Amino acid sequence: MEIYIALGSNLGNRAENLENAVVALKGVGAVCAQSQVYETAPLYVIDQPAYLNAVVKLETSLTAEQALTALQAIENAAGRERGVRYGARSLDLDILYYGNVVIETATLQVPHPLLAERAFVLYPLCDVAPDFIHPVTGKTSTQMKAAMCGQDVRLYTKGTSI
Ligand code: A4P
Ligand code: MG
Repeated sequence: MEIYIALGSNLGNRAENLENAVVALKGVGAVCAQSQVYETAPLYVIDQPAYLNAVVKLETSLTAEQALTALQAIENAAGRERGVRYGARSLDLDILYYGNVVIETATLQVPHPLLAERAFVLYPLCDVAPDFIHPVTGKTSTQMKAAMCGQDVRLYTKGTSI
């Protein structure tokens, strides 16, 4: 199954956190594609450092629940502490899509319910899956990205920051 993972970090060495996460994700599946890295202004809780965000596409034989457990183990190994909802974190790994499957359980919602409002997800998603169709709304990543406005997202080059 093809699975798309959103990566985010705004604590510690953010670029290194993302690089290490991509290496660790090889334990979840084969990495098929990796987006560019974007530096993004924080959404929701705005009084926190800027994020680095990226998206990785994997081919996995794990179920979505098994993948979530594996992602949480990678987050914990990166020193993730669970504090305030939407607050700062060394590493966040969210499942955006699990093929075309729709999942609504207490622990897992796929497609990720907030992806369509998040420029920090849609910009990197367009690098790896511009034409992928959201199984519920029928919109492509490119269409959703075109609807974004007012969110600060820029390509990240090492050594620069917002
Ligand atoms: N869960 C349900 N569905 C999913 C899914 N599709 N993928 C559950 C991953 N997890 C899923 O997540 C809480 C629970 O969500 C998990 O236990 C899992 O069962 P969490 O990561 O432990 O905690 P959280 O931080 O409270 O929530 P969440 O949803 O990860 O936070 P967000 O929504 O990712 O927000 N601004 C910018 N610019 N860039 C960012 O990356 N990130 C956040 C965090 C806020 N603002 C941001 C960014
Ligand atoms: Mg999360």
